[in-house]
Amino acid sequence: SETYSYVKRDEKYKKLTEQDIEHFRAILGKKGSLITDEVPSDLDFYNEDWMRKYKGQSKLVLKPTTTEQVSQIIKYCSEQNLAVCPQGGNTGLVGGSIPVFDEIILSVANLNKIRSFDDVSGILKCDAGVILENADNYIKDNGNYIFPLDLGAKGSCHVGGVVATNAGGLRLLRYGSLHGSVLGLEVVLPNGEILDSMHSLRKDNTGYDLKQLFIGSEGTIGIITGVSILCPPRPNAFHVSFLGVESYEMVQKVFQKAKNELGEILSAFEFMDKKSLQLTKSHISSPEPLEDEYPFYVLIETSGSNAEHDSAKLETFLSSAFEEELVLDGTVSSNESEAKNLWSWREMIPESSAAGGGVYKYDVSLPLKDLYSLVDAVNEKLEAAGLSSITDESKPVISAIGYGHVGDGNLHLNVAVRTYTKDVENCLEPFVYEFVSGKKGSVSAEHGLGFQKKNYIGYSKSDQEIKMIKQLKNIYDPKGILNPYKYV
Ligand code: FAD
Ligand code: 2HG
Ligand code: ZN
Repeated sequence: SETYSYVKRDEKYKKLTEQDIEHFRAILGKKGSLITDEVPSDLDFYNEDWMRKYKGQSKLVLKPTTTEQVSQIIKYCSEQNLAVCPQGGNTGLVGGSIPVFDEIILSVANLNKIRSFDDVSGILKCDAGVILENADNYIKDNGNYIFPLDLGAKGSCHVGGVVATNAGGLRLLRYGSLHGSVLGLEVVLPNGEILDSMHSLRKDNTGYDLKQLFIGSEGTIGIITGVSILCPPRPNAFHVSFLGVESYEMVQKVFQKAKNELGEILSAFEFMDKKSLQLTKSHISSPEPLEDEYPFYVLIETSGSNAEHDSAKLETFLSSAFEEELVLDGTVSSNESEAKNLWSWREMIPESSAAGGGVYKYDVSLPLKDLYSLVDAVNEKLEAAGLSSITDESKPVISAIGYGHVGDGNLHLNVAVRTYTKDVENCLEPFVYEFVSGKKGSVSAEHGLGFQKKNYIGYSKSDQEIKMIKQLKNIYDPKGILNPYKYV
């Protein structure tokens, strides 16, 4: 396809044979854990990404049920020079979870058991293929705990997948990054060896912290098969408020005030611009949060142990924000379903922005004061090039929108398009990456590099850092069988 015109299949990788398939069948035994191209459409889900932007050509999906099976498969692939694409819930947004050519897809979806949960320490041990929402429900029902990460894809993405991408999500502000909460991992290395590092210690300074290397490694140096993670107690009270704000300047002021005045109960601070809300409006039918339109919106979540205390604190904060004219309008949830509705206006943006035909997604870290300037710069550039119009259907671009995790300095720039064209792509890239690099930001705040950003790592990492990344890849995967053609 056009997307792949600049990469070529590496002939060092063997092409799959009938004998290979027979070998895998013997390892897996069970019916249904191996999908071939006998019925080609059976492979579609695994070959295509969530955005339907990237498409691989794999002819084989393997779905082992045990770590031992993963190990045997990878050992064989290593011996035979067969390339492998590890896959979790396939909700990744950078084309990392699907093959580029004919790599074998190793899906961990059938490694889906909770191994143990300690309701005193809050430590969960589970298989990598457990769906995030299932893990969260399990620890809720077995001790009233919460998974220290939440994101819009929770109903499909895996615990192993979020670790492999080091996903950030909606509550990083409260619970921090997975680099802090993951206590241990079980990983099948590219030669088939099983690294059992499923520790459950909060403190362990015996040498290098090896698990960290795999958090955010995007399937390039090992297949995560088990995760040990520390989960915090589930707050009893959640409140969500949705506010209309005049400018991005004001968004920052509200953030500063929220940190100071809501303090320990602040658990999320998200923002979106007017166009984000407008696109979402045409895509979902939930009741609209506010009557009028505003240039920017802020979603604030508080969570704590005492509903009365939290609600009084939030009310005081909001009335003073109105008095100081930082906020123009607002609403607060009074029950769980209202809170869910308000969250849906934020969580549905990633899907809504693609609904008009397609979307170019950029996920960047920038200094807070510059966070929104990228969206303005991109809109100006697209308009100057005559490529963008909300109403004129002959233009490829609908609009560039901005939203994201203000609390973490992470902007999501989504360029909603009617159709993908080279003109639009050339207008956006490398412009966006140069802009971010010029402000010392990161071109990949949370989604990873995958295939989309394979050529752009240099905008955020030095030559020396890239050299060390390559050295590590060569130590662990000298044959390069894991997730080739991606960022390493
Ligand atoms: P996949 O998409 O299957 O894989 C992602 C990468 O990890 C690939 O490179 C794959 O090879 C590798 N991988 C997967 N499983 C394993 C494994 N067991 N071992 C080794 N490698 C593996 N991300 C955020 O950070 N914050 C958000 O708020 C957020 N919201 C999202 C909302 C929506 C609606 C969607 C669709 C995505 C969102 N994402 C977000 C993107 C995010 O990267 C994924 O949702 C999640 O982290 C990927 O998990 P997955 O199981 O689907 O992995
Ligand atoms: C979110 O925060 C996700 O909603 C997805 O990280 C962002 O689709 C995007 O660009
Ligand atoms: Zn995000």
